[in-house]
Amino acid sequence: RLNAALTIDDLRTIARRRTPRAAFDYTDGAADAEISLSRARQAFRDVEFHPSILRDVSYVDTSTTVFGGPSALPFGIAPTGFTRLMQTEGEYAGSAAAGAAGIPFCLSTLGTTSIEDVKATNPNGRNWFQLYVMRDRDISFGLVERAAKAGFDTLLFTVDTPVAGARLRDKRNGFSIPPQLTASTIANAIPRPWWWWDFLTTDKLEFASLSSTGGTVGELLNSAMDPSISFDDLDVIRKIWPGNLVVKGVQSVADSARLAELGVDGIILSNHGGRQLDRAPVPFHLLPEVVREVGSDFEVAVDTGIMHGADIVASIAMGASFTLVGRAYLYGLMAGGREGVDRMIDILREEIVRTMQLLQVNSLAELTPEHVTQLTRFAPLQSGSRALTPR
Ligand code: HOC
Repeated sequence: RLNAALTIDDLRTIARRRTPRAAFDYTDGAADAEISLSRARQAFRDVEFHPSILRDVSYVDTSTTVFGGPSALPFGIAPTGFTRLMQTEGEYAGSAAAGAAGIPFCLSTLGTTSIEDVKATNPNGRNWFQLYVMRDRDISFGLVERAAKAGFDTLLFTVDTPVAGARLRDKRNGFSIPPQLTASTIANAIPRPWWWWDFLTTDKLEFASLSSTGGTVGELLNSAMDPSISFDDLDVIRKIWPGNLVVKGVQSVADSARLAELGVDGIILSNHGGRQLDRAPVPFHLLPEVVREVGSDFEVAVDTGIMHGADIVASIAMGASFTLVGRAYLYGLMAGGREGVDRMIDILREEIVRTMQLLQVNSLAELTPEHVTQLTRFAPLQSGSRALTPR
């Protein structure tokens, strides 16, 4: 059925038809006027590729190494919150599909499946855990210890969420957890009976991290998150986490350099899919200067706005070691559960392979900045984007 979906955008269209508006908009939307998200997508559309000619590309190798382990493709599944509210298979589908494809799966602190259940679903694959340091440090650091015990190999510590971004779609839709039946949700539910059937008959969603649920998503997040988190928390995490430690949500050259000096295992340039600070820098634009500053031995991954395999190829060419896809995964999930996530991976894989063949490279290592120009900019960043955290 889903083979008719040829692009991630096609999966999005199916997802929108099948999912209640509040849940779809939570995924599809971003903060405030959604400028960060639209700029990130525009930056990828503005890529101009420069292919070589007459090279034998009958075989291309899409595999890579990321944070000390293998990945069959240069992307992994990003951490996403409240996933089984989008589609009840949630992290079970995501982690099983990632394992089958040989790519990493990252479970969110705000995920809806336990650490142990993800491990049981994807026992031989690479499982990563994403950490929000919340007001209740016992809950946050307890999750870190459980992830270590379950054999998760990489921790992504998210640093762009001292408070929730202004998710205006959620406010307008009255998106709450658990979902409330109101006149408008009932009207919206009538054409989507299967979603509601699944939701009402599924096992209870597991919110490992939240001591209470109830209220709008914004209220819930703001009551759980701690705006006072600081570099001191990074020190604590380093002591209790034995695996790779990666900082996610880095948005400046100076902070990238500081983290490289502190000896973390890598960073993810990300503005949280445009869901936090609107008008934040486009992560893809930060790549050249960050990579120049930190050197090629330090791993710099990127996310935000990836909707096509060519976006991934362009990111690798500009020096990213890896990429993460969040919305693309959720569009697949909402379109068709496990089958939809498999289809999302297939679409991106085919696009990556074809783009590499048409660029006439045989491996990811052959991709260089010379393969890419950007029609709008890759000019040196202005002083603002070197903004500092140091304190
Ligand atoms: C204040 C915390 O990743 C999302 C999730 C959760 C964000 C937490 C914000 O919706 O982007």
